[in-house]
Amino acid sequence: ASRFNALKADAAWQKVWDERKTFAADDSSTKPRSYVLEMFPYPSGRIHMGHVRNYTMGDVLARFRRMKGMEVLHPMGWDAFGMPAENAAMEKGVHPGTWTRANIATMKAQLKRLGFALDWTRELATCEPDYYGHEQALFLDLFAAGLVYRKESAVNWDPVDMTVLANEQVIDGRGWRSGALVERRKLSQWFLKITDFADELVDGLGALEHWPDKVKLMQENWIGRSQGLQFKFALTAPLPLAGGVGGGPDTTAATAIGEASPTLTPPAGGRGIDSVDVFTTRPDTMFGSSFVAVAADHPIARAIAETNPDAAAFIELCKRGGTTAAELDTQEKLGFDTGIRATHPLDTTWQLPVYIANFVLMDYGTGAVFGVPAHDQRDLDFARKYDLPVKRVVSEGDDEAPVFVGDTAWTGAGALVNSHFLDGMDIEDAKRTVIERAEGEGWGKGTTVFRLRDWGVSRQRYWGTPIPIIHCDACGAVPVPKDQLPIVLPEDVSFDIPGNPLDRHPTWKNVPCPSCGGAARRETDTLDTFVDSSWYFIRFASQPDAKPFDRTGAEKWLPVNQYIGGVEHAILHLLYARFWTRALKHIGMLDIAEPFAGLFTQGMVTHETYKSADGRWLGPDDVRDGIEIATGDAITVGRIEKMSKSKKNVVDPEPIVDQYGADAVRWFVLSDSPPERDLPWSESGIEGAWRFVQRLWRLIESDGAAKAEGDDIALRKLCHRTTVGIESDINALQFNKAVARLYSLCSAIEKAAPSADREEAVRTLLLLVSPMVPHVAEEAWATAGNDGLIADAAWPIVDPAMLVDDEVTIAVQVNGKLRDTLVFPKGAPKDAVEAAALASEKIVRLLEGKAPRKVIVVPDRLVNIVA
Ligand code: ANZ
Ligand code: ZN
Repeated sequence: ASRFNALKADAAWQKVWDERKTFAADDSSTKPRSYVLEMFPYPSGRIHMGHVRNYTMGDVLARFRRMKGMEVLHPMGWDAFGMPAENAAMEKGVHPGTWTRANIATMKAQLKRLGFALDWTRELATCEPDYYGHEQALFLDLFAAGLVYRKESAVNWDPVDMTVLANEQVIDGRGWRSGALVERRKLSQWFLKITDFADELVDGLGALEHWPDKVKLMQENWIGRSQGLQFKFALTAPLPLAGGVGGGPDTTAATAIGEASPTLTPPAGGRGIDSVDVFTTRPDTMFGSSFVAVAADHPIARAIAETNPDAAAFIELCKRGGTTAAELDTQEKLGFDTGIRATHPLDTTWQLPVYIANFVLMDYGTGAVFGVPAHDQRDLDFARKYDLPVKRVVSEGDDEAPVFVGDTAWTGAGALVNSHFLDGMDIEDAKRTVIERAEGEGWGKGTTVFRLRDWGVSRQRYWGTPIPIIHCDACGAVPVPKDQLPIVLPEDVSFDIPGNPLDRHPTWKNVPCPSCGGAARRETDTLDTFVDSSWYFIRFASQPDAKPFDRTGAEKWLPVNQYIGGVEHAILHLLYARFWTRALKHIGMLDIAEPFAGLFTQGMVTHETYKSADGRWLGPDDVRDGIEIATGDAITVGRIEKMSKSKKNVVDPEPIVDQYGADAVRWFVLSDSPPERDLPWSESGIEGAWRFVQRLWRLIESDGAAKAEGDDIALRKLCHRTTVGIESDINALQFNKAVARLYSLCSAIEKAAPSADREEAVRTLLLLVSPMVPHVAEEAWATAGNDGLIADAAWPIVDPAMLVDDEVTIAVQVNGKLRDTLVFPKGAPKDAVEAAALASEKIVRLLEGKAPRKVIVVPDRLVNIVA
């Protein structure tokens, strides 16, 4: 038998698919549609194994659905703006555009070598004006609709990338790309009003049945909707206003990232601050409060600091600590007693001390809280430290409310105690009662607050979409008229000094004001690249020249039926895209509620790690049989970890494709692990996959030589069962299960004697395996004399009758011992079964001619012969 020459076949079939545009989606098709999409890659230079795994999964689904008679949209493009291109420009002196486009060319060729069924006619790169120009138009539409605004705010500043980052891009206090500790700065920034959709974005999660629960939970927590009560504590003596320009507390400046806290009490005109607003999710615990605490940048704290140097010093101390909620939770709780007293709204004889505290965030709720030590751990830690009263107001189960509370706050359910008119109620009743009373008496209001902040999209970088705004001293921020779009990035920029090259470009930013014609300046900030990826899936579905997309055209394809990508985008990209889709719906451009009906997050590709005798990381190619090749020294094998450059445990797909062919690589990444789990790359695994491809090829070749006579009902049934199983496996993206079924079918065919059914089984196997290993399948299909491509062939049709298991295996026992088995149609008559049992060769031999004493037949199960 000949060998399957993968390299030759791969190239030949890829050329055919390309030339015939086999996988171009037909917008005007009347077939049922399916939109299959994998997260588009950043063109970093080369395709990595994670891409291979991700795109192979989507590819199998896309090919399968085409064979099932659907019109499939399976496009590919490039998330092509971003920092690495500028870093390359700084390091290598190559223009970001040149670097990016060269990477795209390399990676496109690599993707093609894997034989992905992609519609390349719709390819797009976000760094080209024919994409980002439309994005500028969309930005202006959102601007016109009031969903874009500019505000001076404290921002996360990445000192290495020299840019602002969104909250979502700061992970454990560090920039998500640079890893540098983020600083706080004040800058004028553009924001998108994602908070307008906060409720919808939480509620919409409920309808996403085909999303992983963990992703939905992450989004829900990120948006962080809390229902509660906002109310006022009167201060026993008004506090003079903080000084400075304007004389009053500047609520904007006091606000961190995001919108100015809308709930801050405006200072009472001229009289100073006479109350403090707090937000609580536990109004039921009102009678357990023992202090009020405000954030370090709260107007009250700043007013105190004006005259009190100790307070000022304490505020400075707080600012030095971390700012994220997680850090605030773990830090030691510190406070400063302002000496001010606040009156409890439900008992005006009761006064509480007002502290400045490091665990209160300015940009959440009202930036002030009341503390209930018995039922909140932070409050309890604080109270123990500053010796404040701890009063239990919710009983633990049947507990009769002991006076003593230890070091653990009770946050569970219980009945209200020590709480006057609330006593005996459960928590929910008590909350409702307090809110009603506050609203009735006018000192508070039921409110919902969100952790989510508006999306800051300004980046002080070159390689991004220019924000289409012109600043005029007379007219302010003026939108660029749409007929002047796209605002194209200037080519002649330098990267020899840090900072934004657009800002220091000699001419680009100087333009006349579109409104008054006077001298004005272009906005030099560019858009966060997550804006680019918030709508690319819409542009794939419809890409007219004159506008971002055509509504009816896009709606024909959307939502994406199956989206596949990494779980690292659970909050960032997936939340932004959901927002963007809703924003477009809001302005009447697209009537789709959710962009991605189905989401699958695949696991990572991992590999063993190796270290040399002197502790250097070594790559798989540097090591053989436990020895470092270069030095001959023994190495240590470390943990299996995600492939990463820093640990050198990366396997580059391209040489693997060269050596084994695309099908073996595809088969391997599908076969070994459940797709949501990590996939450990191994040499033996890829070799096994290569052997399977060869085995398939031999099977097909031998089939032609065999003589076809007679039936093989069992094999025929197996084909139908396998077909049904694979359909459900692929739809559920359980590729490893589909692979296991294909191995079984393959073995069954190899064992079967020649027959017409066997010939049919080989044909079925080919069709079933073709979405996974399309090159060997095409080659075999053509060799077997079929017309047309297997990619265009119809998926095998399942005959439901063939799925019914209408045969039974009957055990034949002699004196209770199993001696033989018989295969019979279900429900066969007793006497026929008995006769067949007694006629069986083995039984005849055992009975040695004697008549049995007794024969017992259990229908469909068993024949017991008593000798
Ligand atoms: C009184 C109380 C009693 C509270 C109790 C909790 C337990 P979530 O659920 O995360 O929304 N809080 C409010 N604003 C805050 C801020 N700016 N910085 C720090 N903490 C703040 O949390 C809401 C609770 O967190 C609020 O309810 C408030 O403390 C605190 F037994 O008020 B609670
Ligand atoms: Zn003007």
